[in-house]
Amino acid sequence: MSNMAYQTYMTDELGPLPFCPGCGHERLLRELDKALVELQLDPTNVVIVSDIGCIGLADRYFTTNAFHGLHGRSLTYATGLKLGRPELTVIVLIGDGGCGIGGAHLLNAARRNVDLTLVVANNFNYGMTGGQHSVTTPSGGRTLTTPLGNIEGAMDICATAIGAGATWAFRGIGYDDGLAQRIVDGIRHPGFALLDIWELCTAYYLPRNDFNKKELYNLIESTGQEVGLLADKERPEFGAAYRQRAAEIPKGKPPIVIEPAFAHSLERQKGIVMAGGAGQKVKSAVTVLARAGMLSGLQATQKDDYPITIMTGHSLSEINLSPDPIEYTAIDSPDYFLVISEEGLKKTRSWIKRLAPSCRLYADDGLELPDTEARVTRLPLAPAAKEVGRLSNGVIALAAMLQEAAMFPMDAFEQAISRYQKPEIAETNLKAVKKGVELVS
Ligand SMILES: Cc1ncc(C[n+]2csc(CCOP(=O)(O)OP(=O)(O)O)c2C)c(N)n1
Ligand code: SF4
Ligand SMILES: [Mg+2]
Repeated sequence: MSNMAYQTYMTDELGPLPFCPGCGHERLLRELDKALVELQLDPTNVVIVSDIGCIGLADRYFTTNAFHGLHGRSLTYATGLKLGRPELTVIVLIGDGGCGIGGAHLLNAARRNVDLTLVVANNFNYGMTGGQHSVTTPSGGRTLTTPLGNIEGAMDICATAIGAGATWAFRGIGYDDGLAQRIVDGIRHPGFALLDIWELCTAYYLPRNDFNKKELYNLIESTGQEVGLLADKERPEFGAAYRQRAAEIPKGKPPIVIEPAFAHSLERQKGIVMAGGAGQKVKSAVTVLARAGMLSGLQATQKDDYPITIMTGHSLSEINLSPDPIEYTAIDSPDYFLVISEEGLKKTRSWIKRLAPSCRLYADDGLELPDTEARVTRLPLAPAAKEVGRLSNGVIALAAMLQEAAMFPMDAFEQAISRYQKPEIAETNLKAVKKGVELVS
């Protein structure tokens, strides 16, 4: 031992371990320490992840890194850590309580085969909160909440995890001589490794039940669960497979960089809403407006709303244009409101009723608008779009609005169309701009 760089990974700086006399957690942690000494890992590359419960108090007593979080969630933090920093050795300590509360995380970590080692300190009850029963309380076990004996069956943690795909699983008792070596094996396994270690809560489980540590094996047998190494298989480790797959993804298109080329006249942020129907190109028309704004040196945000279904129902886009950075993206009181179809009107009818007198509302002249204080301009959008090209209602309406609002030159709108839209679409939309201008001139 003396030629080993690390003779222990535990510290007594915080005093003795904080457990009740005889608590099984102490013995389990000493075995974990022995396993780490055997592995001689750099403690800065080891993370012990824990959650709530007496076992969760353990992480501070190790000289490794630690991550302590919400009850039952330790596997989720551990998964993130391991995926973000694959070079780390990540060991999860969890109680039987946490294991039940975070049961879905156990299934998913096993299913994914993330390279983690999960040590379950299984003392058949919630020690920290006074000994309530947990998912592993054996049938007949007496606890604070099952004083007449548990009528549920104990969950077989190993079988459950193996069923979900765990590649390595071991069950034993905390007093086994070879436990440290088993923990070493689990840590060395290149995938998800689970150790379900049965031990004693001397404060609550032991006094309520007539048995001792020598009988832990009998207890396991009475539940019909197996002991020893129960799975040792190979399957691609999730992180490695993920990184390999990610490396194969072709590099995406470079981001569009928009350099201002026009001047704008805005002194404050303006909110514009366009309401139409699904499949009417509402979103793409508004995106072109946003890009035209950016070409004119403005900041822009866009928010789209549409139902989960496709090609049916409304399509609503909200856009902010501002000379300054946009801190608030919701549009409480729109400056411009454009309604280009029946579906858009249906969706925004109650909003239209509340519009302020300062709002300019552009609406297809075939629509029956509700009473509103907004200043209404009617546009013959349907016949205009018939003339120019299908699905051009949105661009026609925006061009009409821009012509009157004069936020920036119409050239910027035209440039955004020809630069960022497919040529055949751009051709129609450039005609739509002319049409929109014509409608309000
Ligand atoms: C989400 C959540 N539910 C319940 C609790 C309350 N709580 C604190 S400790 C604990 C029991 C811990 O039992 P276990 O995980 O078996 O650890 P032990 O104390 O037995 O080591 C519970 C239920 C909590 N902290 N968070
Ligand atoms: S309550 Fe039970 S689990 Fe908690 S420290 Fe005491 S003996 Fe251990
Ligand atoms: Mg417990």
